[in-house]
Amino acid sequence: MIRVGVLGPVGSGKTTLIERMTEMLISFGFSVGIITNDVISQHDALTIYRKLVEEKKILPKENLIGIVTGGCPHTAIREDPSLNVMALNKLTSRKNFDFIFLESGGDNVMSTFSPRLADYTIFVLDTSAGDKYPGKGGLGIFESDLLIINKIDLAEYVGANLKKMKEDAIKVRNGKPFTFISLKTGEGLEDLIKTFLGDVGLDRETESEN
Ligand SMILES: Nc1nc2c(ncn2[C@@H]2O[C@H](COP(=O)(O)OP(=O)(O)OP(=O)(O)O)[C@@H](O)[C@H]2O)c(=O)[nH]1
Ligand SMILES: [Mg+2]
Repeated sequence: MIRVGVLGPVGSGKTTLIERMTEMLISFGFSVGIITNDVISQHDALTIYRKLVEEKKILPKENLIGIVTGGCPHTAIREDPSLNVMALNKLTSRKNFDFIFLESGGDNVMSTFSPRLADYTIFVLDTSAGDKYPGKGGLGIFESDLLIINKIDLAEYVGANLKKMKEDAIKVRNGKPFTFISLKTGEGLEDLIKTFLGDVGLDRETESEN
């Protein structure tokens, strides 16, 4: 089982990414669980429930847990991960999973996951705040296993220069992977899933499926 921590600023596309990746992984035959963190609601768990459990009927409802952290999202995934540890234990006591996604509440560029929660981390930035990130840096941007720069479809509307973002990403990532995508149009999604499965050592299994 691989626990995948997804983090990044508010609204950058974490929940949408988990939905898309879950759909693809399930279509390859993997079993997927999801834990969401929200500060004062179960909004993201409900969004995923409506989309993947009710509408698409691909995710069993017992594969999904929504945590209400009640406080700083950063604390709940690093300093005191107990709520998430309990949720992980609850999911894994129900069945075996190939992947469990944990979505952090939207936070800042310094957040990272406790190694007790995640084996692999994805940091999601987006272009809608302009092109100053990833160049400004931050622990999550440096240390995540995969950096995703989402919403490339919006770049032209906010004057975000993708070439600059790419050059900055090369500099700050120090050889670690990053990828540009639009979860709205689907651009870059196949490359993303290939990079991800390659990184976690499961690329061959999907090749044999195709
Ligand atoms: N135009 C555009 N919109 C996107 C894209 N990806 C996500 N969105 C939209 O951006 C909004 C926020 O997406 P979410 O997936 O909820 O973002 P999030 O990071 O989970 O947000 P929080 O959990 O609240 O921090 C939603 O309205 C999505 O439909 C994209 O690539 N392009
Ligand atoms: Mg979300």
